[in-house]
This record gives sequence, structure tokens and C-alpha cells, in this order.
Amino acid sequence: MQTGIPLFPENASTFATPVDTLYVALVLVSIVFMVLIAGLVIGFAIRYRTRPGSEGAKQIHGATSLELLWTAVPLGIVMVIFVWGTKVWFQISRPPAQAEQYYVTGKQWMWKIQHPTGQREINMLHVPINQPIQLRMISEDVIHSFYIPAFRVKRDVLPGRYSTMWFEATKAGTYHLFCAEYCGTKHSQMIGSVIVMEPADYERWLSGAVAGESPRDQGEKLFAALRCDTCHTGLQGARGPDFKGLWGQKVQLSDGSSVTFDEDYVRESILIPTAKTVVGFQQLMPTYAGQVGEDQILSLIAYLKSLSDPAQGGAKP
Ligand SMILES: [Cu+2]
Repeated sequence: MQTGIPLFPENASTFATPVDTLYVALVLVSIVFMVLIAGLVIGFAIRYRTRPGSEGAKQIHGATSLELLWTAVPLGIVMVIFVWGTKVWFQISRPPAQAEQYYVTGKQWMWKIQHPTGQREINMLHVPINQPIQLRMISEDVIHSFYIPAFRVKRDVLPGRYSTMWFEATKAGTYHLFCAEYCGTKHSQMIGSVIVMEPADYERWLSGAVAGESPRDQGEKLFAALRCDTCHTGLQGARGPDFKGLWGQKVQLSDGSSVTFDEDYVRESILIPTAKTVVGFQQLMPTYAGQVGEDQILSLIAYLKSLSDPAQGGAKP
């Protein structure tokens, strides 16, 4: 565990080096120009100060080559920063396909986390080293922000909308987890630890943790318990759409528009079923707002997603 406030956080993910290199480059460019400009201001003030017998300044109007120079050079510098920054940004924003999906629910004032295999923890996140991890995050109340300085990742966690973030830890150890968005009285206590472990240690930890059902299996049970399956039977003539093979597909709506069948659409349809009705179906579904929490919605999503994953017994999209 780190103590005190280090000048730089530890370098513990694949993002740390690219982010730090860009940051240091920006600081160096700023220092070079600060020294250059301040030096010239002070130097010229001394060199060209008014002295007895001096004639005063001679004004010059227009100097095309000089103007071209001081336009082109800064333009070149900011374009390099732009392209460089964009490359790093893309790297941080695009999770690899093999990333493992973890779920994070933020609430005043704690982080609730669920592993792909079902284990849950609060204010702690155990992850294996050298494995891309994707977090799907939502808040139960106000805006929070999931921040792991040692990994150089930070992302807002919003009520009513999923946000995602990914990282790959490169160094075993325990790192700070902060909420980086002021979220009320005990915001400063909304802290925790990310524990990066060797794969074998992680497996041992998983088997020692209170094993729960996987989000998918919980979702399947919930799907039956909430009686979703009475309308979404998957049979011809059912009152609700069949979900098999639907994940990630475009769905035609009754108003003529279409929507992608994804996390946000499923969540909205559970809470506000009348918002976007699939073409050919009547608006019969009641709202489940107040009956299901964000954790349960995430489980339902994991289940519906599995219906389009042949590896989990689902149909091919
Ligand atoms: Cu918070």
C-alpha cells in the first residue's frame, strides 16, 4: 500500500507509460516556450531600454515571412500533440475483444463490484495481471467517477446510463481506487483498493471468496422470477420479442426508427417499456422501475447477452 502523496502514481498498467510520456512531453514543450518568451521579454527590456541620447523605437508594419513562421511552427507543434493525444485516447477507449467483463455499481458512498464468475465485493477489486479487464459501470444515485491513478484511468459513473472503461494491469500489488467526482458528504470516504494478482493467486482468491452465481445465471433466474418468460417465450406468436440471437442487432421500432439491441436499450426497456416498442408488438409490458435494482438489471443484461452467444448455449446473431 502506498503511503504519503507520491509525485507520480505507480506505473501499473499498459496505459501508464504512453500517458506519462505524453504528459511529460506537454510539460517540456510548455517549459521551453515559457523560458523562451519570458527570456526574450526580460532580455529585450534590458537591451532596448531607454538610455540618454536614444532615438526611440522604429515601428515596422508587416513581415510576411515572420508571420508565416510564427503561424506554421505552433501549428506544427499542436498538430503533433493532437495526433499523439488521439492515438493514446483511442488506445484507452477501445477495449480488446478478449477483455473480461466486470460490473461496477456506484452509490453514495461505495463501489459494488461483481466478477464475471459471480463473486461480489465492495470497495475492493481483485484482478489478474496481464489480462484486459473491462468494467461496465452505472450509478444508483448521483454522478461518481471511477479512478485508479496507478493505471491512469478515470471515467464518470452516471445514473441512468452505462459507461465502460478498460485496463490491463502489468504489476502485482495494491493500488488506490478513488471516487473522483464530488458526490456528497462522504465523498472522501468513497475509496478502495485494486489488488492485482498473479493468475494462480487470483484463481485461489476466487475460490476462497463467497462464490455466487455468475451474473448470467442470476439473470436467468430473475428472468423467470419476474415472469419475463410469460411474454418473451421465444415462440411464434409470443407477446414479446424473442431475444435469441438479437444481441447487437438493429431492431425496427413501431415509430419507423431503429435501435441497437444493447445494454442501454435493454435497461431503458425494463424501466420504461413504452419508450421504444419493437414493431409488430403491442405496448403490454409493465414497468419494472422500483422492482429491480441496477445490479439486477446488469444480471438480466448478462443473461440476454448470453442468448446470442453460441459459447454460452445461445443462438448465432
Ligand atoms: Cu462518489
